[in-house]
This record gives sequence, C-alpha cells and structure tokens, in this order.
Amino acid sequence: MAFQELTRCTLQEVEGIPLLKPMVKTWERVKAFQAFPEDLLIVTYPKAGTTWTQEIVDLILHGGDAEEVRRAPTDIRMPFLEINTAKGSHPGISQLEKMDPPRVIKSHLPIQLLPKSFWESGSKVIYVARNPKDNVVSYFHFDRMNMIQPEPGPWSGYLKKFMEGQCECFWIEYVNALCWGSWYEHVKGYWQEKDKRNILYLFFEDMKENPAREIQRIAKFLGHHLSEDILNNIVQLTTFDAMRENPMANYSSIPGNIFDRKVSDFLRKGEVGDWKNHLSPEENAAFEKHYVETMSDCEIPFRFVI
Ligand code: PPS
Repeated sequence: MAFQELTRCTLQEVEGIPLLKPMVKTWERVKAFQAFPEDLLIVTYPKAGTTWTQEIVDLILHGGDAEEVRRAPTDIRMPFLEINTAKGSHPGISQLEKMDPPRVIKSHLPIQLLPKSFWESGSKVIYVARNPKDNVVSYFHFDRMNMIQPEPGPWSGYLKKFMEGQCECFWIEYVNALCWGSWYEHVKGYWQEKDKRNILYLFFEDMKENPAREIQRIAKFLGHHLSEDILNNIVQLTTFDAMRENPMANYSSIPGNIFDRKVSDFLRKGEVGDWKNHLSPEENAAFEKHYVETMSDCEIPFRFVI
C-alpha cells in the first residue's frame, strides 16, 4: 500500500458494535463464514494476548517444531477473520475462504457477532481475557502506533472511552467508543457462555504466572499430549523476549507506515501491572468504582497484579 493512501480509519456500527469502516464492507461475508468442526477460533478483546496464544497453539499443533512455526508471519498462518483495513488490502475473510480446514482463526468479535457456524459446527474456541487496566494501556499504545486504527487522542480521554464507550452517531461517523466495543460486555459475553459451549476461557495473568500450566491446559483442550521436553521448548519459544526477537511472531512484516515502531512496539512490555505507570491515583479510584459497579452482575476473577 502506498504511503499517501494510508489514513486512520473511522468507526461504523454493526449491530451496535463499532468496527473499522472498511470492515463493514466485508461484514456480510464474515457473517456468512462457514466454520468446520476441526477449525479453532482464538478470540479476545484487542490486546489481551491473542498473538501469544496463537504462537502457543501453532507450536502445540506442530509438536513444538520451531522451524515449522516459522513458515510465515502470524497473520498469514492464522488469519484474522473480520479484518479489512483499506482499499487494496487483503481482508482476512478472503484468506480464510481460500484455506481448507483445519484452520486456526483469530477474531476480536464480541460473542453476539461471531458467525453462527462456529457454534453450529462445534468448533473449539479459546478466549483470552486480560485485566482491564493493563488491557486499556496496551490498547492505547497500539492505537498510537497502528496508523489504521482511529486516532487515540490523549490518555485521559482514551481511558474514559474505554470505560464508558458509547456508540453515538455524529453525522455518519461513530465516535466516543473503541473499535470492537465495550471490554466489559466482551469479557462477560464469553464468560457467561463458556460452560454451555466449547470455550476454553484463559487469563493473560495466569499465562504470565505459570506459562507451562496454561500451555498444558491449551494442549489438553486441543486433545494433544505434550512431553516434558516439548512443553519446556514451547515455554521457551513463547516467552516475551523470544517472540519479540522472532520475525514470524513480532509483526515486523507489517510495513512501518502502518505499524509505526518509532511510536511503540507491537510486543511492547508484556507485563502484568504496567497500568501503575499510566493511571493516576484519581483515575485509578474512578476506574475501580466504575469497575465494581459494571462487573457486579458477573464476577470474573481478574487479577491486576500477580
Ligand atoms: S492484538 O493486536 O489484539 O492481536 O494484540 P494481542 O496479541 O492480543 O496483545 C498484545 C499484547 O500482548 C503482549 N504479548 C505478550 N506478553 C507476554 N508474553 C508474550 N509472549 C507476549 N506476546 C505478546 C504484547 O506485548 C502486548 O501487550 P503490551 O502490554 O502492550 O506489551
């Protein structure tokens, strides 16, 4: 894509959820996507640990074979279902339509927007959730560096949008919300369905605390047995530092005019508790109050420190 064609997207609503405007153009194809029982969906709110989980899953499926997993960048190996960023770009749905199952598919769609075929076919679904304070910090830095995402504006306003995001229509553009909508509704939606459907619900903080344990849980869910050696190998290959150095896992294949690495890296810090460097005491108090109220109907055991 030529530099001059690149502009930050605006948001447009689909069934009450703000999405990047170009994504709306391919929405009908996404909605009609045919999933198969052997497909696997990795779904998250943006910046909750998608890429990390994708790398773990690909390694499990290939018996810990690092070379095999380096066959292509993450977004080619495991396409992003709903992504469509601009004229001339290659939408995720076009990649997926050309692939045969079993496919590993990435999505950030809230549960009510997922194509019905995932549930009808009984595909396995891995959901990864991250505590909202670290999640919003990570999303803020991503929106600063990703020249396709809407302009994040100053931190205080961004935090407000994360907490109270509303899909309000000013003329034809939707503002005051973040792409993919409310974090609160997203994490609750999958939590409430996890025992009724084929969903493994994971937490970023658990993965940081004990990656071997969480990798074993994923392997079991996928019906794979990992020897001690392979497990240890996967733990090593999927540390923050290893992935940051791996050109097939660190999104360095995305041109610098799209991911501006002078602003922030895609693999930025990978920590639990970085929110302490961003939320002022006043912001933290307001966030806590709002969090308790908003999550009172659905207790999910988020941890803000480990
Ligand atoms: S995206 O764009 O939504 O797909 O981003 P996503 O991959 O979900 O989230 C990116 C954040 O995950 C961190 N990350 C990791 N942390 C620890 N260990 C490993 N291996 C790892 N891989 C990715 C990444 O650094 C982003 O978080 P922040 O806090 O911004 O660093």
